[in-house]
Amino acid sequence: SAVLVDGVILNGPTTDAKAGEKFVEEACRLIMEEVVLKATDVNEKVCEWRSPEQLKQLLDLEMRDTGEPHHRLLELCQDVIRYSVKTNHPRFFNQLYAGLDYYSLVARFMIEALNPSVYTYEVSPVFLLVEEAVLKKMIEFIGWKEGDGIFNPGGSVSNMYAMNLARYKYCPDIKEKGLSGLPRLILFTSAEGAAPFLVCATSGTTVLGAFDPLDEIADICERHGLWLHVDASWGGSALLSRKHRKLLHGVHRADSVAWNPHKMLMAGIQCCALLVKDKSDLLKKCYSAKASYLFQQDKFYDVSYDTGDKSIQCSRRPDAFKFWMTWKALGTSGLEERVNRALALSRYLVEEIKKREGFKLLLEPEYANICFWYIPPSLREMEEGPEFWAKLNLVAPAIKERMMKKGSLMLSYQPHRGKVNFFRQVVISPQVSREDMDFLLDEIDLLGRD
Ligand code: ABU
Repeated sequence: SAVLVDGVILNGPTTDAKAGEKFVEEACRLIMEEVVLKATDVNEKVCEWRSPEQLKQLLDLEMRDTGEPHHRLLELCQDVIRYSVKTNHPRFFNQLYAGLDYYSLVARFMIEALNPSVYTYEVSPVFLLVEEAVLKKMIEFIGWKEGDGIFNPGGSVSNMYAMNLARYKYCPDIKEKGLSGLPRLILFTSAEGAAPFLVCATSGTTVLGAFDPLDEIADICERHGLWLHVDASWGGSALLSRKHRKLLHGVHRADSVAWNPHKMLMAGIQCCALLVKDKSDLLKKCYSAKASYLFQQDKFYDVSYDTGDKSIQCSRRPDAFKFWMTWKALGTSGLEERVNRALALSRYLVEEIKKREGFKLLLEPEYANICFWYIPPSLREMEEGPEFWAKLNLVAPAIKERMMKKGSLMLSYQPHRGKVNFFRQVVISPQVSREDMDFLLDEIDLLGRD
């Protein structure tokens, strides 16, 4: 007989499982056709540009009192795909991530379907062990004998973790005393009377892809007892290449390293690790909040696997799983090949830029960031004075607008340290070939002619 509480029948589930399953099946088919196949096709557009106002007209964004039928939801999914940027497309060079890795994609689907949260072993037994295995392997590539680490939502968050850890190591009673109980701290060595505690070096800067001399910096840190953090969010993947790992020579001397496999190694946004040399539970000591509803110490299993208590987050996605899946599929040698190929293709592009009239390299790249200006015919005879640079500053934004409206490719531009707007081309994906590099230069030349 029906059980009624407050007029609500409580017998049996109320969702229509059959209809739900069919909806998932049809949506998966749509993703396969429109994203995995079509959006990676070089003959398709990278983006279907619309202004925010146009897009608001095109998309049905309103959330109503009554739900929409499945066929309508599928149409909405189609619109979302149509007007989203195809970051898997071989001519998407806009960010420090690109391309489609089939294995991490499957891992991403599985994560979304299983919906785990990696704070306790009781809800994420497999994913916590995967994270442990991946961290161990990454630590091995840094050159530490042992260490600790945590995956988190971004390189900036990794860097913040490292700063807090260094500060905690310097002042272990900060959690009790608060900031006002500390001397004035300073991040870099200084003669101001403040207390230096951390040096942050970079392996692979965002714009230029530049690498700091880690060995020399480590000497200074050792001499002054400073924590050395290396932001290798972008450049860390070079550690997998026997040819290119010298870019990070000395990284084993760091106390902490930020490394994002979602960039060069294509693990999918987001997949970022903060790796810590200290094995004395510093992460846990610094971040533990001892939430009694998650981290009960009297559980029936080994609670050292409840690693969520060393994270600043509570709910946390098993991002390590995506990288694990790719690593399993390609092996270390496949990942190494990916890095080597991306850097070889970058080299090809550099040599082509040098050969072509109207292209000017900003500097010899160390990594996969190729920074260059396109000089349109009208500026080619002009002396490189203030007027030339002021006019050149307008060129990259104008070309970017044209390429996005055409949808033929996407790469970024920026001014940087006194240099006027220039393009930054980033090479990552194995789906990209020499032909795409040639296309890139031809297309910029075509779009940039005045
Ligand atoms: N974490 C900075 C990435 C920005 C970029 O993709 O250019």
